[in-house]
Amino acid sequence: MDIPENNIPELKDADFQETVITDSEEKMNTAVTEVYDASQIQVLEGLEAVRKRPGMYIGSTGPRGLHHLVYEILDNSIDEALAGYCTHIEVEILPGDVITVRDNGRGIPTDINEKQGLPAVTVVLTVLHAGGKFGGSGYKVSGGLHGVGSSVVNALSEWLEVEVSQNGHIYKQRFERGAIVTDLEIIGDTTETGTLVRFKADPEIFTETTVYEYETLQRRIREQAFLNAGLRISLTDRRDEENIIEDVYCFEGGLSSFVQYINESRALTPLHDTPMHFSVVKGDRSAEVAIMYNDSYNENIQSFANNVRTIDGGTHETGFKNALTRVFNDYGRKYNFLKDADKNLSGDDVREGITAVISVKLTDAEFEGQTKGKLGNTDITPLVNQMVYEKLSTYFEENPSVARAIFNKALDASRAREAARKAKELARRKSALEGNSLPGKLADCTDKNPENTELYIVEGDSAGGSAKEGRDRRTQAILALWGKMLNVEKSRIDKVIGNEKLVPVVLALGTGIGEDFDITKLRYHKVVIMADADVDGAHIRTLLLTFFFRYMRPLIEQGFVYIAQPPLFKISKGKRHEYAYSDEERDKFLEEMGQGCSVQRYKGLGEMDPEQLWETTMDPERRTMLRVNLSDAEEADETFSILMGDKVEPRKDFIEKNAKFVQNLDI
Ligand code: TSJ
Repeated sequence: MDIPENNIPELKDADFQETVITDSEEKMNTAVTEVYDASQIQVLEGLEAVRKRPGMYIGSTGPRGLHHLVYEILDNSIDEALAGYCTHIEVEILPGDVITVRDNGRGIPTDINEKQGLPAVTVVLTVLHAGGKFGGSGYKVSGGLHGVGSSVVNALSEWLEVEVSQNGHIYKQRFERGAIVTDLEIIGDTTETGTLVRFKADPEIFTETTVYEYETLQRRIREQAFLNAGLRISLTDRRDEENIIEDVYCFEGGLSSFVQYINESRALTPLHDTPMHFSVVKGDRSAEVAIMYNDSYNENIQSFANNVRTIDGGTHETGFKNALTRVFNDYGRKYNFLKDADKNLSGDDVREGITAVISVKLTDAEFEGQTKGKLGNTDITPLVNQMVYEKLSTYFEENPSVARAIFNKALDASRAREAARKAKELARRKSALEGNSLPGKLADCTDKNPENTELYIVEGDSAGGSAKEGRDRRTQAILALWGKMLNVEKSRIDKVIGNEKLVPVVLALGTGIGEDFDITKLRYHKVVIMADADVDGAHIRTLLLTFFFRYMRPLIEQGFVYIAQPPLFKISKGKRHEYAYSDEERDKFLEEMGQGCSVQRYKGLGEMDPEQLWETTMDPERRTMLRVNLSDAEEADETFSILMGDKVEPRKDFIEKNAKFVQNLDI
């Protein structure tokens, strides 16, 4: 019968019919005489839509789409195996890049389908099923999980032949570009059952190439053999008669074999002899995982839903990862391998060196995302989570040496990650310290020539306020220190660098610190520490000197650091005011000025008004400053160690001798 291929009106999606293959009660045993009616026309119209927009149905018309044709056919045989009726599948590439897929299942039913008045096998290969991987709504085919793409393959094949062995006969039908060219006929007798499909991809559709790549098909077939334990799938390349290539895959171990294969093919050394392998079945849902750790630092988790790779993961992977992390942490806490002070292991920690395959099966799989590579069914997360948590916990209890080995690896990972994080943070802070930003607490001077300028580092806001008002703003910058002092002694450089009190100092100086210190970037050639003449003042001086000594030594070596000398006393009589910087000086003034003097003792810089501070301590014409040399700083460093050290006694000594210390600064 001639069926016109052209001038067929295009149909909308709504016109596509979904066909459910019904169980046949009475099997056919004669050739079928076809009756073509309106529904046959619709069938052809549907397939014409596929040929018009093939990308919609197979993703692409390039090599990917070409290989996809084979997968679509192969999936039908795999479904038959999943249903429990098929044990062997053969895939062949014949000369001219003709593909044959053959299975030993029940054979596609050949009895007449009520609705169409056609044999079920004809319907399967000519009626476009709604949905599918690349279009529209979800799909369901009784018993099977796929089985919707065979008519698409038919439509995109130059020709396709199906041979069904069933009821003692071999039935055959041929199609060209989706259209029936021979009725379903009995061509012979057999005692076996099964289905064979032979097809040639249409070069009118696959304009780029119709040549198959052996390795591509091999990868897919091997993967499917791993995913379906015990199923035997062979691949034979007969394109070159002189050189026939064949691979036969059958893995009794299923996913266990899969993870072993992955590790072996990457030359990875496993941390245990046999993979962990867990599974659960609950109603129409099943989940299975295999895990094998290796000594590398990589994570390799592959997941599948209904034997379809979920490249973007989804709910099954989420459940798996969550359970894994919980098991490791619970185990670590239970046996105190993780101490109370230790942080929990992260997901990345427990997945370092893992090779795992997760496979779930469910009747109503929802594939999400742009490329439909992500499983969306939410009830799969708790199913996998609970199963993996329970079974892996038990495994840890029953295999303590394996558990220890992989737990320790995760612990190492955690430590390494923490160290890396610190190093990164350090680098980040370092670059922040070398940047051009200036601290907010800096009241900078207007002259930008370092040779002319001075930086006053002042402890406390009130002293800072006075200094800011009293200064010569052209040449004198003021940095008020605030915040908690850091114990430099007990800190590694990373902490020192981040200290809130010291960062502004480094930023104001502009030099960076440690290995990155660069004296040529120094923004002020006089760095003046201005602190109170009391214990706290001594403390801050000691700290800053120690800091400079340890992390910015050239600053001291080259004589850029000074200590301001505020007066200790103010002696007044009438309109005369004198400042004394020591007890001796005070006594000298008292003697000189005679009776009626009043003596004010300055306990802190904050007690002086801006003008007094300028006159006594900051005015370059009148002030005295001490230039710090290396041995002063070294001494400060030593003092500092005592001050900050763990031993209480030396610290008490320091505080007791403090009055002396303050004077000792008259270096
Ligand atoms: F669809 C196809 F043509 F692409 C194709 C289907 C290609 C190949 C190579 C194999 C198959 C296929 C289909 N193998 N086995 C089956 N099984 C059925 O279609 C089948 C058989 C019996 C029953 C039943 O309920 O009795 C149900 C089904 C779905």
